[in-house]
This record gives sequence, structure tokens and C-alpha cells, in this order.
Amino acid sequence: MARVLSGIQPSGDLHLGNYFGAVRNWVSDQERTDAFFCVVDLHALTQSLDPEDLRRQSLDLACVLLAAGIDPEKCTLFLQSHVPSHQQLAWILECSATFGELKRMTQFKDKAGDQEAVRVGLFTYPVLMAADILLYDANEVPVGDDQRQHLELTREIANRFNNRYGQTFVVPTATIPKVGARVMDLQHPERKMSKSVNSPLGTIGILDKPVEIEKKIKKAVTDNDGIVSFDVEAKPGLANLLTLFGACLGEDPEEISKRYERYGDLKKDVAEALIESLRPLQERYQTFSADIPEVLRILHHGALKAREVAEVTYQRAADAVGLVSEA
Ligand code: ATP
Ligand code: LTN
Repeated sequence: MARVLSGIQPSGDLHLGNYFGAVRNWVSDQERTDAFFCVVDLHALTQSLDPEDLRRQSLDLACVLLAAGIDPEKCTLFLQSHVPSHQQLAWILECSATFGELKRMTQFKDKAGDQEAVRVGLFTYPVLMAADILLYDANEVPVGDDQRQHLELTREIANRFNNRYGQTFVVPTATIPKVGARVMDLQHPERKMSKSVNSPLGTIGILDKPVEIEKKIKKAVTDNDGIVSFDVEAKPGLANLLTLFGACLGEDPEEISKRYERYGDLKKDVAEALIESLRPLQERYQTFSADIPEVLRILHHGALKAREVAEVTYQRAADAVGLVSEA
């Protein structure tokens, strides 16, 4: 059975990009694979979060994932910081990845931007991500399109390590969905929908109320030529709406475009489809968020299962590089 691992940061409210690009596919992956999903709270430390916010957001994200259909009977759900092997392996891998490789990461360049004091953790972030993946011998890593480069780096690190120290890691592949891998901001369709950019009208949260979803879709930026067609370059706003619709219906956005003549009709149906797609998740979220002790139990059980797998791989890597095993 294939092994899957993916992670998501507790850095803010989940949006449609996170849902269609990643989380929804995790729910189907758990049916056919041995899947591990982790809330990457250590990665979120690369941003300046209030400690109480980080704690609350980590548990809230676990509630959202459970509400989305992540089922602890079918997969392993855990918090990254509960499994110390992630940090241990990250150090070993940092001694293999190079400064030049990390400097080329576009997410680092975007996030470091013009910050005056760039944290070292933001720079080494992709190596911790490589450790997350390699510890579980993952064959598949379901992510959105923006993580392609990080996955390439993970493969590079794994291959280099295997060549230098002998076969130690499984070399993983990114699994990126056909529709929904890159959901764009509704107000700025040239940039991706993002948790860390403040764009309230451009971002639809997966817990947004139906009236908010309707309003945001109605106000979504399109163009003036009045022709409904799927053209990402020439008509990015409309293409984004068709992509969201396609992701809801499981249909090709181009096919959907042929059924519409007016932007208004399309927008109305897109809003309705989104509201219906999110309704079950939103209802279940109430149940989980009202029972945090149960969520903590699920995460504890997940950490036990994750540690069992991760510790074995860590030991294999530690042995390979020449660290002495404890008697
Ligand atoms: P930020 O938006 O703050 O940069 P993020 O949402 O990209 O954060 P994560 O929460 O770690 O970062 O992402 C979780 C998953 O969601 C990843 O697999 C990522 O590829 C995917 N994802 C994020 N944004 C989008 C988007 N706009 N479209 C499709 N997938 C996305
Ligand atoms: N870097 C990812 C989040 C992430 C991840 C992972 C994804 C951390 N560790 C392991 C897949 C597998 C992001 O920023 N979206």
C-alpha cells in the first residue's frame, strides 16, 4: 500500500486554496493509502505568532481537518511538535542541503521579501519539510502547485543522501490535483489565494458563512468583454471562478464555461456550489470544536502511531551518517 504524508501550517484560517489544493485530496487518499497528516506547528514558528494564537490555531486546524473528513480510524493525524524525530532529522539533512539550494526557494524569497530581520528558520523551512516527508517513507505527497519546488528539493536531498550513505530514504513524488492546484485571489487573480496576505474580499475561508461567500463571489474581479470562456492568461478572474466551480463539481472548467453566457448567472451558480460543498464540513466543525478534549485524544493517539514510524527512520539515518547508537 502506498504511504502518503502531507502537512499544513496552523498559520490562520483555511481558505478554498488549501481545501481544493490539498485537504480535500487527503480525505480521498486515506481511503486507498496508509496516510499520515500533520499540523506543522513548528513551521508556523517561522512567522511571528502570538503563543496563545498558535496554540488555538493548531487545535482549531485539527478540528477543521476532522470536520473535512480526515478520519483517525483510516489515517494518522498528529501535531509535528509531538514527534521529536522531525527536528532531529532536520539537523542531519541541514548538514546535506546547501546554502545555494535554499537561497533559490521562491517561497523563501517571497516571504523574506523586504523584511529587515529574516529568521534562520524561514530559510531552513524546506529542510524541516523534507524531514517531515522522509521520516515516513512517503511515496506520495499531496500538495498544491506552490509546493512543487519544495518537493523537488526533498527529492534532491533524499537522492544525494542515498548516494552518499547508502539506501536510506524513499524518494517521494508530489501529487498535485488537476483542478484546484492553484486557486487565485478573487480580487487579484494574478496572485494565489493566501492565508498570510490580508485580502478579506479576495479570500474565501472554508468556515465563511453562505452570505459572505455570495458577497465575495459577486464582487470577484472579472473583465469587461462579456464572453464566458476558460482562458487563464487573458481572463484570469473568470478562469478562477470556473476552476472553483470545476473543483466543486469534479468537472473540467472549460466544459462548464460552454454552458454559460452571462457572468452573473455563472457567479450565482459558483456561489451556490461552494456553499453546498462546504455545508457538511461547516456543520461537523461545530461538533469537534465543542469537544477539544476528544480532539486532544485523537492527536495523542496519532502522535503515538507517528513516533513509532518516525523513530525507526531517524535511527536508520543516524546510523547511516555515523552517529553512535546508545547502548
Ligand atoms: P500562506 O497562504 O500563508 O502562504 P499556505 O496556505 O500556502 O500559507 P499551508 O497552510 O502550509 O500554506 O498550505 C497547505 C496546503 O495548501 C499546501 O499543500 C499548499 O500547496 C496548499 N495551498 C495553499 N494555497 C493554495 C492555493 N491558493 N491554491 C491551491 N493550493 C494551495
Ligand atoms: N511547506 C508547506 C507545508 C508543509 C508540508 C510538509 C507539506 C510542511 N511540511 C510536508 C507537505 C509535506 C506549505 O507551506 N504549504
